[in-house]
Amino acid sequence: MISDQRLRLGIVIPLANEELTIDELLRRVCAQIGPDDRVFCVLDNMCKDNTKLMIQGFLENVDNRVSLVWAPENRCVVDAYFRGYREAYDAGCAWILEMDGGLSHLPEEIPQFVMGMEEGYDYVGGSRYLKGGTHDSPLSRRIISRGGTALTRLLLRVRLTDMTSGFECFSRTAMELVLKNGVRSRANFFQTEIRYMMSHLHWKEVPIRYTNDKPTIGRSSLRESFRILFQLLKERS
Ligand SMILES: Nc1nc2c(ncn2[C@@H]2O[C@H](COP(=O)(O)OP(=O)(O)O)[C@@H](O)[C@H]2O)c(=O)[nH]1
Ligand SMILES: [Mg+2]
Repeated sequence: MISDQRLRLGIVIPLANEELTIDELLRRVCAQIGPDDRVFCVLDNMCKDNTKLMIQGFLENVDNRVSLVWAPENRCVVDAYFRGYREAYDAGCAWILEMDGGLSHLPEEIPQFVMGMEEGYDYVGGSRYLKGGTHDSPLSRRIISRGGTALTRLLLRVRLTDMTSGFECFSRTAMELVLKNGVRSRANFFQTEIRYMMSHLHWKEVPIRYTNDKPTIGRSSLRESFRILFQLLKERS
């Protein structure tokens, strides 16, 4: 149901099996946000540990700006992100920010996205490749991210410096476009599809410091990325 509440920032965090860091994440996120801001934690059957219980405890005992969105119908992580976007949009949030739930993104960097929104941008994207940004992850991931960005910049003629990051903030107008168009990818490449969409709006990037020690992206996900990239290229010309 659409709310008439005047909310400012809605933070969307998909979560699966993050019990080791969820408490720290929520504390650090809550320290960065205001009274009219909300945090939407989206969980589904991928979560096998105590993350859900811990979020429940946090929102009941520590901070009620956090909410738990239980979405067992999700088929993949992309569904979880879109469910979060929809929740934040329908709750009436003026700005919608998405971030990783495993501390790959630093909650302390949230204010620079808010500043970008206050400056009137439709979209503020975190970039690991701007001056001040860093990317600390296994070599294969860095190659895929750099290579994916270089290829999409070349083929789709976009100017964003990071086409694969998931730390980003949308105005309602930008989010309406994302929700209306949707994405084709069921895996990592959906971030690139979204950034390509956003490259047609009034956008800016801000430097982020990213860490991830998870292994590389799967082959089927890479194949899907190439397939969709070439579809987008065909549609463009
Ligand atoms: N709800 C939900 N969250 C997920 C799922 N898969 C991953 N996540 C969460 O989505 C975020 C990004 O996933 P992650 O595995 O870190 O992806 P990576 O950034 O590609 O390494 C993290 O907060 C995960 O806990 C899923 O199937 N459902
Ligand atoms: Mg992660």
